Amino acid sequence: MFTRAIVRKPAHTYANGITTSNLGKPDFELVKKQHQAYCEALINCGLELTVLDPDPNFPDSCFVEDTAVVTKDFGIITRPGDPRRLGEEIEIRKVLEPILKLHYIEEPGTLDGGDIMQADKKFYVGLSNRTNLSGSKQLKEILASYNYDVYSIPVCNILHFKTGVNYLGENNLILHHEFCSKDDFKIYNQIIVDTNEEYAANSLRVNDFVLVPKGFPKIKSKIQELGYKIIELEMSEFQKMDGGLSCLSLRF
Ligand code: CIR
Repeated sequence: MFTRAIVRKPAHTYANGITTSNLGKPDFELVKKQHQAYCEALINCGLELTVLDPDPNFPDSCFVEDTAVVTKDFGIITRPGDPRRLGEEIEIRKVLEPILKLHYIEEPGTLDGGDIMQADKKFYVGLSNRTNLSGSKQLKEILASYNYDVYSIPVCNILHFKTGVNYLGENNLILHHEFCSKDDFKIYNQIIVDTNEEYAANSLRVNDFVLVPKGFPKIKSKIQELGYKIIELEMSEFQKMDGGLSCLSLRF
């Protein structure tokens, strides 16, 4: 069970962030509304939220997931892999320092939290354009010291590992239909996301609910059939900046 989450409000510079989506410019009023609805959903899942003020110097800083890897017992402050986002982690470090035992990814390592997925006592580390070998090796050493099994997986054709794969719990794994290394996930009950619904591969289990982006009916009913309660959230303005449901919070 998660009890807490950290989120950061989007800054007015949000539209200047990094994107490959070609979905157009985000509407800032809608961004704020969608972010507010996301925060309310987390509260409805039983979480106590720490809401950080916007930081206009970092247009992507509402995507807090990339700045840390957190569990109930410890946190790892990352070194974001795109130089335009390097520095976002400083504020998150200040917030987490009084709460958790912290470790740090150090140069030349780079690592984005979006590349790290926990599945019970296992962690998967995506090697992507953002997370390099040194970052992954450092993370593995830290996690191994807490007795987690850690697996590295190459990430192809998508931004982050969790853009394409997410663990729901109960051995259920949502998987992008083109994910290049399906064999690595043989032990799981694989819920394959269909063509045209790829964005919903980033659905997010939070306690008794699964948060699913609005507009993806096939994956929604597959998740419902497994017995999960669903909260659907409008995510259009985050999708425009390559962000998904998991990216908007750090949960622990
Ligand atoms: C970026 O490219 O870094 C942001 N525009 C989106 C980050 C999304 N984060 C995530 O998937 N964990």
